[in-house]
Amino acid sequence: MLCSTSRIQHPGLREKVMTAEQAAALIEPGSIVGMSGFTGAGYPKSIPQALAKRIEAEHAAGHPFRVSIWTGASTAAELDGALAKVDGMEMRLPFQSDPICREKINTGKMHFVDMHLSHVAQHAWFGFLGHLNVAVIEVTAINSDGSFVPTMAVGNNKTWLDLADKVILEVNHRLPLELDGMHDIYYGTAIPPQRKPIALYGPNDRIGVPHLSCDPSKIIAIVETDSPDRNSAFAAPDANSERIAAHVIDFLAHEVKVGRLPKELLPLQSGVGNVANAVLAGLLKSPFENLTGYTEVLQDGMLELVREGKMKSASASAISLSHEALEEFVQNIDFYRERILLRPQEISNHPEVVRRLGVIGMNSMIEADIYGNINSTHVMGTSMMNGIGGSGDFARNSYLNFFVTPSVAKGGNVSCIVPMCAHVDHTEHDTQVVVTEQGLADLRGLSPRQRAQVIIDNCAHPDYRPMLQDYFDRAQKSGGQQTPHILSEALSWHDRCQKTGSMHA
Ligand code: 0RQ
Repeated sequence: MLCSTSRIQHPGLREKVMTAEQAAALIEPGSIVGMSGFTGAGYPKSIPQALAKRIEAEHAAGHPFRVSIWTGASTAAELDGALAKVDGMEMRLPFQSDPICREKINTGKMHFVDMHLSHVAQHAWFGFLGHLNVAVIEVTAINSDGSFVPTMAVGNNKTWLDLADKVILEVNHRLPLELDGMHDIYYGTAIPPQRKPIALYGPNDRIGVPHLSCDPSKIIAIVETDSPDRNSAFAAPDANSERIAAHVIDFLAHEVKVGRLPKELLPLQSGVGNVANAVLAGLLKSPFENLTGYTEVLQDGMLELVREGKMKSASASAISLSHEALEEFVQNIDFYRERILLRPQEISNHPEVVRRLGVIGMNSMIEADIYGNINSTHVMGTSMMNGIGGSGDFARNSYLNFFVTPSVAKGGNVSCIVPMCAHVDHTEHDTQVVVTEQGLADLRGLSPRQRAQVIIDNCAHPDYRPMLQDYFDRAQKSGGQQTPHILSEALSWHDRCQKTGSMHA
């Protein structure tokens, strides 16, 4: 039985408790709704589902009803899945990973604006995205002064609470109250020309306050829930992920040896997915000590580094764990609160801070081309996978960046090293190190033609290496020689794959 007095300490706000259906009824058709949620953590659990039911009923009665949804990053089936299933979303930004949502985007049934995660809050403040009507934010508790204890994810919550006309809160009784104190909410951002430097000089620095807040008169509803976050499982690292991890770690050790990195490295950022997790698992067995993390999402691998004392502190915008890792986290939350900080994503991903700290960025990709352009988002150049997320924030501004992928996908029918990327998220100007299980290509200081040879030699799968070499050799015989291409052939691998199911000639 949920007890509103225990988690809602503000007496005036306790009076606003209602059901999810009643709260969803307060959202108008056509609204822009800013919801909490970042990589499967901290998203509202009941209102999006109640809203989806209402939308379904309105559609059945012949009434059009769609909303636009902004979040921090990806959410889960209860939000993206539920609203996409009933064709309830007109537009979605900035990142998603839900299969139904992805299908609706890729069949043209909804719009998706794929944005750098650090840009979202500021673009909302600039007025570039439209007017935010409602914020629906999950919180852990409401304090007696009306401020809120944030959840496992901070994301864009501060900005949505500031900008929205109306606010609806979900108080989730499942969340440990001991999360209180783990957050650092920075209220010092402004828009140009009023901007000031962000005085964050170390990954663990506190520059804000522990709680979120908003004008209480904007709060129109509070719904109590008791539901877990998405908590997706991680596969144990496979042989390819382990090889990729070993290449990255050898390279980092080499950089320490030649004096380009300190022995405790620089703050680590790690992207989502199993390969990223394998790199962190590899670091656990590595000789590095006193590591730090400055990342957007903290997953099992980084939590383990903290637990084992390999990483002394970690800063993120969200904690997204498997079920087992979450249980351990909750049991030892006092230990983790000393070492882990959660921040708004405009700070976790801030170009100024990432560059100042000298972050080492490690992100997965869909494909790289021989010149080092990276596609992180579009399968065969046209279908959205998840979005660019924070990969661009880190790649462009990091001290050192790695893009990692197995050299082939789809049982070997797809080469992840191609003559030309069918979509580019990170350009050759940003990419520093490309890694597959075959090996590592250090592109720093190389010209495009030098890069191509290193990527073909070190990263391509042997099944595709001769084809890539042949393409590169012929490209060097005609046309401009800064970045040699045969334009009529550059995307022929993707074309062939779409027609035959394989990139093999
Ligand atoms: O498809 O699931 O149907 O089998 O892509 O690939 O190898 O399981 O890798 O889970 O690490 O995801 C880039 C998508 C990699 C992710 C991407 C298919 C492959 C499989 C997944 P199936 P893997 P991962 C921090 C940073 C962008 C955002 C980012 C991502 C599926 O890492 O979204 O970095 N990154 N954010 O079969 C066709 C290819 C393919 C391919 C892989 N070349 N062609 N399909 N696949 N390569 C987090 C945030 O920003 C919040």
